[in-house]
Amino acid sequence: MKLCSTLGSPYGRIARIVRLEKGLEDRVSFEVVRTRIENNPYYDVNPSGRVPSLVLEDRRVLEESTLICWYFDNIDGNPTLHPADGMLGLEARRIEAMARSMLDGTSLWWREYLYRPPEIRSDKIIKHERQRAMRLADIFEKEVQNEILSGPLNMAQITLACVFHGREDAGPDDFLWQERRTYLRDWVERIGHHTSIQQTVPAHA
Ligand SMILES: N[C@@H](CCC(=O)N[C@@H](CS)C(=O)NCC(=O)O)C(=O)O
Repeated sequence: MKLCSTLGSPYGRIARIVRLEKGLEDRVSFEVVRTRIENNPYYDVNPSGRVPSLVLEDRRVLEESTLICWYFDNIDGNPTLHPADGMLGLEARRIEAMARSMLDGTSLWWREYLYRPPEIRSDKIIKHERQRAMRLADIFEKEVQNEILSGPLNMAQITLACVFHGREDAGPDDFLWQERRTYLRDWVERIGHHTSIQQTVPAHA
């Protein structure tokens, strides 16, 4: 099997972390691909052009980091990173959904900087996403003290790590989430001790 991603995508990073956590390096190779270019050979692999994608042995292609992570975690019949089925898993799913919501917002905000020259950036989008991110950072300042985010590694933690960890110098310089959020700052530092988090620090564009 082959996992495809850029080295900068936070969604690709989530899948890369799970690949490492599940010890799948021998079974799943990793290929760095490019996105957002004309005549991209990657479009023959995944017509949506998005990363991450996973090419299965039977040549089917999975996209969406959530699906790929679910597959990686279940491949050995012993899922350790995903919550239990049914209502028992609600809390973990709630936190993961909120982390993903923040990631979707910061990704949109980042793209204004990465792909648009200053004269055509949307102040409206930037302001909206900055405010959303700061509201959610306030929530995570509290949530990191709770069980789901302080217990054994899980999908909620991996997703949240990809929002904050290793992106300090990569994004807009007004993403000042560290200020006055000491629990969150410590949590991000702690999650950074995992080898899988260290080995997947995003390459800056
Ligand atoms: N919901 C998707 C999001 C994937 C996504 O937006 N990936 C971006 C990189 S961060 C991408 O591939 N962009 C290239 C493009 O839109 O053509 C997931 O979780 O996998």
